[in-house]
Order: sequence, then structure tokens, then C-alpha cells
Amino acid sequence: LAEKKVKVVFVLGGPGSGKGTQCANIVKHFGYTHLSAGDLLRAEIKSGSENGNMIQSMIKEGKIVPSEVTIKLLQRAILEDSNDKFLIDGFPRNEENRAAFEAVTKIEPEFVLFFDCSEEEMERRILNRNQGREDDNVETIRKRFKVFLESSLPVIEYYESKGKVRKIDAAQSIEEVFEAVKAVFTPTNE
Ligand code: UP5
Ligand code: MG
Repeated sequence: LAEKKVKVVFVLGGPGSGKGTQCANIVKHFGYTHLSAGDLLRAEIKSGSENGNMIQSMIKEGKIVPSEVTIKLLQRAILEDSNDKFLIDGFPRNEENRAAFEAVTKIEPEFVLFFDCSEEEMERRILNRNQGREDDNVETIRKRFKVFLESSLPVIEYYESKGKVRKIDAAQSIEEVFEAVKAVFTPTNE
């Protein structure tokens, strides 16, 4: 992967904050490839891989799957795609994810998009989604929120300290959020 020069943007935010929805918009307007770490892990479960059962039970508990598993899937997806611009959605989720990805791939994100939203609104969105995700029940949602606060927010704080976070108010309509996202991706001549 070190030979392939790629541009990466991390897309972070709590469960149900709208990462996947906005990534679809960014793909259409700005030509990135969207890689959702959660989607890659769910595909791995479906493929019947040897890690499938482990991944499934971790997702059901809202826990973070071991870095090496997720990083392998991300690396493969980046190498398989001819694009050189990637949105990595929902990863890194803890400090260990972040440090391992950096060490293995030598990739530093251009910036980090952070979707800021209240738990109340995120829970409402997840419970309305109805896509049959095994982690979309009240009990698992609570666990996902707890892991987000304890493990994922520190990653955002780390990038904040490096001046890399572009924080978006995600509690608005999908269209309004995308207006704010567009501003981040549109180059200015300053
Ligand atoms: N919606 C979206 N935007 C809206 C808006 N502005 N107004 C009103 N409604 C809006 O959106 C959620 C729902 O809200 C949708 O119905 C949408 O239409 C609506 P979505 O865009 O799907 O939000 P997203 O942030 O993508 O929510 P998601 O549930 O996917 O976030 P999670 O971070 O919880 O899920 P993810 O798939 O990333 O991870 C799932 C699990 O996988 C984790 O809990 C973990 O166990 C595991 N995982 C790892 O272990 N490691 C990883 O690196 C990644 C995942
Ligand atoms: Mg998602």
C-alpha cells in the first residue's frame, strides 16, 4: 500500500449521526470512493469467513473489532480500487485503531469530518432505519453510545489537537448537513 499514493478522509461521528448518508452525497459530488468499515465487516460476516462469528458477536455487543481484521479489509478495498481518493467511514474508532492504521499503511488523513449530533436524535434515527441491522436495538444502541464516548471521541480529540477536524452540525436536515459538508470539500483560493 505504501506504493499507492492515496488521499484519505476519515468520516467520524456517533452511531446514526449520518456518516453513510453524507458519504453517498460526497461520492456523487466529489468523486471519492466510500469505504464504510462497518459495511466491510458486515460483508465479511456474510461471506462466511473464519472471522465471521467473532465479528458478528462483537457488533452485536457494540464492541470494536480487533484492528488487524478491520485494517486488512480496508487495505484490500483500497488496493482493489483504481481511485486514489477514499472516504473511510466509521474508522478509526479508538486510539489503537488509529495508531495501527498509521503504522501499517503510513497513511495520514487529509482531514477528519466529524458529524456532531445529540444522542437523542441519533437514537431516533437508528430506530427509524429498519434495515434489519442486528445492532439497531435499544440495548445495543446504548452500548454503541458508551463505546463512542469512551473510545472514539478521544480519536477525534487527537485529530482536533492536530488541527485536522472539520466539525459539522449533524442535527439538521440531510440537505442542510450536506451544504456544510460541501463547504469543507470545496477548495478556496485563500
Ligand atoms: N438520517 C441520516 N441523516 C439524517 C438527517 N440529517 N436527518 C434525519 N435523518 C437522517 O443514518 C442513520 C439513519 O438516519 C438513516 O436511516 C438515515 O436515513 C437517517 P446513517 O447515514 O446510516 O448514519 P451512520 O452514521 O452511518 O450510522 P451507523 O449506524 O452506520 O453508524 P455506526 O458508527 O454505529 O455503525 P458502523 O456501521 O460504522 O459500525 C457498526 C459496528 O461495527 C460498530 O458498533 C462496531 O461494533 C463495528 N465496527 C468495528 O468494530 N470497527 C470499525 O472500524 C467499524 C465498525
Ligand atoms: Mg453507517
